[in-house]
Amino acid sequence: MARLRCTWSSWGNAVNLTTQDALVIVDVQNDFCPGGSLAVATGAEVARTMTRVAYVFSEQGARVYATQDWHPVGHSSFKESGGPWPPHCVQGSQGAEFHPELNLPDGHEIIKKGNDPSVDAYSGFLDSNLEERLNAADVTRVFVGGLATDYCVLNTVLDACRIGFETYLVSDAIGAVNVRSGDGERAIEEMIGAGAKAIRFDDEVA
Ligand code: VGL
Ligand code: ZN
Repeated sequence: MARLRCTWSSWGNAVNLTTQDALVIVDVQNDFCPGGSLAVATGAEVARTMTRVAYVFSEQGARVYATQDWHPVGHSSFKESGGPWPPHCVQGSQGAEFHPELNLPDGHEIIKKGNDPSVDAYSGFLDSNLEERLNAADVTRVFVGGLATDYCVLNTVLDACRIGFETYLVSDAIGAVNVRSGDGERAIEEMIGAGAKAIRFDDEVA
């Protein structure tokens, strides 16, 4: 059992990763990064940090999943259809591709969501088979980071907690849209309130 050196927000400690652990990288896609239609300012940094985290997981035998927001043209969440968002992550478009600085280790699995035109699947567990895949792999602990803190990361973490996974937020590999200022901070509080544990990936010792 190898050690992932992390700094826990609540107490200094380290995580021992096992094959029952999974990293869920949420929506690190071009449209959520600078230059994209729904950009998070720190998106490229999140991509770089997540790449390092993903390789640590893979080297220790833990699993790596990456979700991809994957909307049909004219999706109900788009402004043109009465939704809140500019068109983003349209299936097959450049904006829907993973950010070029997100490099994923061999064996990673991709989870597409948001394909149903009428459902805004913020959670990686909605409109996908992520829960089945995690159960089939005997996963008990789920580590979540990516974009955006206040939407898809929030809802993925809340679902992971509700399903009963021991859930960790990789808090230095997330970024918020912040439609209202403070949304990201409030989302972090909500996740911790739901039972998620916030950790930081410490690149100086990892
Ligand atoms: C997201 C808004 C719309 C996200 C996805 O990935 O957080 N946000 N679709
Ligand atoms: Zn979306």
